[in-house]
Amino acid sequence: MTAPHERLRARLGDPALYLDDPADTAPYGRDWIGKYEGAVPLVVRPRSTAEVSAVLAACTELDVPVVPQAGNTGMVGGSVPRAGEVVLSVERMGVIEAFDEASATVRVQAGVVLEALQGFLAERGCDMPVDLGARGSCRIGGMIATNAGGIKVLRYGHMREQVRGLEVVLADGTVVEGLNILRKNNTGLDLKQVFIGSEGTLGVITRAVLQAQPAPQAFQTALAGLASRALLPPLLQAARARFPRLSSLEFVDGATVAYVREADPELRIPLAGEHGSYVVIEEECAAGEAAGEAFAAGLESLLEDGLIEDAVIAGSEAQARAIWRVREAPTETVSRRGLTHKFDVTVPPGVIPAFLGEMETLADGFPGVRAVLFGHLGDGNVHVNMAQEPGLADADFRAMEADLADAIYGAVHGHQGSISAEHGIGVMKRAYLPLARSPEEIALMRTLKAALDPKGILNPGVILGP
Ligand code: FAD
Ligand code: 2HG
Ligand code: ZN
Repeated sequence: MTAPHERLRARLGDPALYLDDPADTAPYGRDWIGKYEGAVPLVVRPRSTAEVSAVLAACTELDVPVVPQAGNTGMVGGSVPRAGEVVLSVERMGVIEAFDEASATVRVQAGVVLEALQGFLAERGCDMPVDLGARGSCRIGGMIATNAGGIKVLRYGHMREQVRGLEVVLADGTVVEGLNILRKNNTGLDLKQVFIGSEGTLGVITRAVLQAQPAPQAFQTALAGLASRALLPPLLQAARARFPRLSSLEFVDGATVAYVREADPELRIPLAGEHGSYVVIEEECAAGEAAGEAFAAGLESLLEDGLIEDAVIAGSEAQARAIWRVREAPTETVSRRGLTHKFDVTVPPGVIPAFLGEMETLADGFPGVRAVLFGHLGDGNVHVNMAQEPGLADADFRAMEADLADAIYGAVHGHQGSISAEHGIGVMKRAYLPLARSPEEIALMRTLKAALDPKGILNPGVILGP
């Protein structure tokens, strides 16, 4: 611990506010993928906005850089220290404070875990329209700070679309309370937008008002097999037309399903045979048989048109979960088997088949690397995991990252895509920001950063680089 850290600890006073034993602080320094890791001198765990404010005011005064952290499931290295920064964790700010029935808005602290919020809303006949595989760990503050996407973006949008109001603490400790619940509030700059997706670089999100949606009466969930990935774009087009309340359309490449099966023989694929590509189709619908029949008829028409070669419809919640396992398993499999370089990109949906082929060819040029390909078809969002195979040394695998990134982002750029679909920039993609943003946009981001955090204590190096 350096002298400024010791001064900060002394200023905090109350030992209940921080952790300083390396055995306790170490887990906060390692990200979910196990790719980013840094020393953690101190973890500060405030319980209220006032405590966040006091901590940040002290950090600014003492020149102590801070990494805000929520659930630590981020995938671009922005949630863990890189150069001995203090971690400010909002994990103890887990209160769901209020639910306003008339507007169906919910006010939460930043440390609320997504799954807890989903459960709270379900008891009130509502639903949180952003959902993702990390639901049991990710927290609202982190989801807003990364503008998280997930499996329902095609129907409800990203996190940004759900946020009605925000409370943020600036680097100097100023509390900016904007806990608006109104849908219409056209009164000058919409300041919350500056902080949504700012990845902890402009302020610490402490509370938010989120728009809930009425819970669907029922869901129809299917797993379908396609003969070839070339059919993904026409399938997307047809699914939009045939399932009017389509809420998820996700894909897993056939070779990726085979890879996951090989790594995890326990995984049950609820569809016979092998297919070139797999899609999960989910539609929100009314309760009752008619909705089920309409969904089945939609799938039948996809079969007749040769877009899919087989499909299974979940007949129970357990079966729906088994279908979703097929889509969510690759993330866990690559992490269990070794390291992975994750490239979360968007390309226009029409070029997805060509892009997937390019990724396979690219991986072939890197011995010991496997292309694991899946994503959110409905959004053109491909998760390219370049995964380490057994036998390739960690150092050699890590050394490949820049070459892989140059090739992948080059291909994405060539297809007029985006280098980050939903995970953000973090430290992983900061060198590539100029591929996505103009010099004037980046300059404006720097101006905002300098205005809101003049000493640069908040998540230094994230998004904009040093
Ligand atoms: P953290 O990882 O703790 O932090 C993420 C970033 O936000 C960091 O830069 C951090 O400094 C900043 N931050 C955290 N809290 C605050 C705060 N209170 N104020 C200001 N800044 C803050 N992401 C998707 O978009 N879609 C997916 O489908 C998806 N699926 C996933 C599945 C799995 C299994 C896993 C492990 C991750 C997945 N993710 C997905 C990535 C990740 O879960 C999301 O980015 C999530 O929003 C991060 O939330 P978190 O609470 O874990 O944030
Ligand atoms: C998903 O959609 C997540 O499953 C994780 O965004 C993506 O593991 C990944 O690369
Ligand atoms: Zn995703």
